[in-house]
Amino acid sequence: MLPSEPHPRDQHVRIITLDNPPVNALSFAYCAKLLGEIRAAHADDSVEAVVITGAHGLFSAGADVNDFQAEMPANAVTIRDVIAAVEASVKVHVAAMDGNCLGGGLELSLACDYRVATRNARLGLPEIRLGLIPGAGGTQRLPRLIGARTALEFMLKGSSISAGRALELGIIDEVVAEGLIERARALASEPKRRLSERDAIIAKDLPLQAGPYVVAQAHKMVPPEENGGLAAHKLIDAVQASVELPFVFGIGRETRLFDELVRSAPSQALRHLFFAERELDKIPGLALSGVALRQAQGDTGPRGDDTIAKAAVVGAGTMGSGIAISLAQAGIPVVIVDNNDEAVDKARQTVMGMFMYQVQKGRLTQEEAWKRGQSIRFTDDWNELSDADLIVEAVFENLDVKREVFRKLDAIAKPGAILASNTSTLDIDALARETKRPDRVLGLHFFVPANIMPLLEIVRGRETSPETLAVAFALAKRLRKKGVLSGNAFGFIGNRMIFDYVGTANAIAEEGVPPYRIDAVMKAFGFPMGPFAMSDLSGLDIGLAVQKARGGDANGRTHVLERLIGMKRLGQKTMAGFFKYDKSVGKGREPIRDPQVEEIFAEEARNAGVTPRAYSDEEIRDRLLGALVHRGQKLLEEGIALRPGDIDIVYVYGYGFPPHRGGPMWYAEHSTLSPFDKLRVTREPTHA
Ligand code: T1G
Repeated sequence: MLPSEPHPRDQHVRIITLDNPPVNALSFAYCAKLLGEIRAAHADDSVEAVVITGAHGLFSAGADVNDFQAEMPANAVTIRDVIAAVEASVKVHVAAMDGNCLGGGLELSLACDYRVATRNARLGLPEIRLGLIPGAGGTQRLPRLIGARTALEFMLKGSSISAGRALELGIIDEVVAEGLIERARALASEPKRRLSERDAIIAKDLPLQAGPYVVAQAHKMVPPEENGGLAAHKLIDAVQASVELPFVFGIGRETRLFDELVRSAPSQALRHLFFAERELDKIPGLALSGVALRQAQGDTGPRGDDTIAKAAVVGAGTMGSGIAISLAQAGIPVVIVDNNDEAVDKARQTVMGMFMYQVQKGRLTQEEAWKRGQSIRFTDDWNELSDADLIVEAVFENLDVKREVFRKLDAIAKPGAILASNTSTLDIDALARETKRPDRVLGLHFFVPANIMPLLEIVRGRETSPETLAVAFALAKRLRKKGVLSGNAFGFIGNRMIFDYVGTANAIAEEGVPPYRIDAVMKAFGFPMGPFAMSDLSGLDIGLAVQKARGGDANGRTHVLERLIGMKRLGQKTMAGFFKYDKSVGKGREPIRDPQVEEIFAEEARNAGVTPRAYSDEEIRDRLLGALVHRGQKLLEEGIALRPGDIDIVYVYGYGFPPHRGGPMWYAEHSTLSPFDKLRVTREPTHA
C-alpha cells in the first residue's frame, strides 16, 4: 500500500472539514452545505465513521450571529438540523478540534460520540454574552456530560477554556500535541455513544433531590431579569429541564427559551455591540494593514500594524504607570521617564504590586510577573527614549506643560516614532504643532486604571497620517482594548458627553431633586454608579476645572461646586463631596446622603431664581440620557464620532452604560419609554 494511500480501515472514515472563512461560522447557508456532506457520508455504505474537523486553524465560532438579525427564512437549515442528523446516524462521529470551538461549534461536537483536541484548542459556550443561551442542545447535552452544576457555571460565565481544562472537566476525551486527525480516526473505531441517552446529574457529590436547591441558589446569584439577567435566568430554566425532563422534552424547552431570547431587547442590544465592536477599526480611507502599511511608510517608521518593538511613557504618575503596565502586559518593553524620584519610586511599587496581584489571582506565575516587571524600566534620562517606536506622554493636564514635552520629544525621538498624548481633553493639534512630525502625532486617551479599563480613544489630529492611525488601531487590539476613533475636540467623545450628563444632573438637583435620588434612578437603570457618586470619585476640583473650561453646567452655573470645594469637600478623596463617606461604611467608598449638600443646592437655586419642580423617576432618567444622546448626536454631526455604534462602545466600555441596553445611541432608537422618537441618529459617517 503506497504511503500516500489511506490505510484500508482509514478509507472507511470520512473526514468532513468545516470550511467557511474567516471563522467557520455555521450560518444557515453553510449548514445546508454541511448537512448535505453529512447525509452523503451516512448514505455511503463504505463509510463506517465520520470525523468532523475545521479549516483555517479553528473548529468553528458557532452560529453566524448575522443570521439572528432578521426573521429566519422558512426553509433555513440550522445547526439543530445538522446535529439531528448526526444524532440519528448509527455511525460513530468524532470531533477533531483545533483553535476556537465555540457556541454551536461546541454543541456540534457534543452531538459527536468522541471529542479530541489539540493543546491550543479553546472551548466555550459564549451565547450568554449575546443575551442568548446555547440553542442547539448544549443546555441538555453538557449537563449529561459534566453534571448540571458545572455545566451551568460554565455557560453562565460564557468564557472559553483551554483544552487542558476541558479535559479535566470531561468535556473532551483527549488532548494531543500532534496527529489530531490520526487520533480522531483511531477513536472512530470505538463504539457509538450518545449523550442524549444518558441521564443528567446535578453533580457527582449531589443527589438529584438537591436539584431544586441548586436551581434556587443559581437564580439568586444572577442579576434580575429586567436588569441584564434575562438570559441567565432562562439558562437556569433550560439546565433545570436537563435534569428534570427526558432529553426530547428538554430540547423542546431549550428551543422555546432560545427563540424567546433571540427576539428579546437585551439580546438585540448585545448583538448590536458585538458588531459595533468589530466595526471600530473600519475607518473610511484607512484600509491599510500589514504589508500595505509597511510599503506606505517606508523603512523609517515602526513596522506597521504588526509590532511596536519598544515603547516609552513620559510621566510616572497613576496614568503613566497604568499605561506602562498595559504595554508590558502585551509583551512590549517599556521605559518610563520622570525627573521626580518620589514619583518613580511610587510607580515602581505600583508596577510590581500590580504584577504580584496577578500572581495572587493565578493569572501569572511568579516568573512571568518578574519578567514583566523587569520589562518596565525607569529613568530620568530622556535620551533613553531615542529608540522607542511609540512614546506616550502622560504628564500634568496642562497645555503649556504638554507643549514643552512634545518639543523635547520631537528632538529626541527617532525618525518615524509616534508621539501620543494621553490627554483627556486638550488640543492634539496644538501639540502636533510643537513637532516636525505632525503626521506621527495623535491622542491615545486611556481610562483609569489604564491597565484594566478596556476603552482607548484614538484621537486623530488634523495631520495624523492613516499609517499612524493604523498602527494605533493595531496597538489597541494588541493591548486587548477597544480602540475608538475620535476627532480632535474638547473632551473627545466620552468626556464631552459626560460633561453634559453631569451638568444636567446638577441642574436637576437645583430644581429640588436630591442627588441621592438622581443617583438611585441611574443605578436602577443599570449604571454601576450615579452622576454624583461618579463626580465624587473623579474629584470635584477636576469637575469644576472642566465646567469652567466649558462655561458651567447645563444651566451655566458652577456655584454649588465652588461652595463645596470651598468647604474642602473634593469628593471621595476628602471623605466628603456631594455625599459623605465613612471608613466604616463600604470601606469609605459608599456614598452617604448629606442633607447639608441638598440645602446648598436649594440655596443656590433660590439665589439663581430657579423654580423647584417635581420629577418622576422616568423623567430624571430620560433627561439625563437625553443629555448624553443629544451630545452624541452632535458629535456625529460634527464628525468627531464616526458612527452611533462607536459611541455605544465608548459608553459601555468606558462609562459603565449597561450593555444589555446597547449604549446610549442604541437605547435612544430602541427604547419604548424614550422621548427621543423625534431624534434623528445619523447612520452614516458624516466625515471622510
Ligand atoms: N458570527 C458571525 N461573524 C462572526 C462570528 C460569528 N459567530 N464570530 C466572528 N465573526 C466575524 C467577526 O464579525 C469578524 O468579521 C471576523 O469574524 C473576525 O472576528 C446555536 C446560537 C471567534 C474568538 O459568540 O468570539 O453559536 O469584522 O475580529 O479577534 O447555540 O470572533 O472581519 O467582517 O472577533 O480572532 C456563539 C463570537 C454564536 C463567538 C475570533 N459564538 N466570535 O476572534 O476575530 S451564537 C460566539 C468571537 C451560537 C448556538 C448559538 C471571535 C473569535 P469582520 P474577530 P478574533
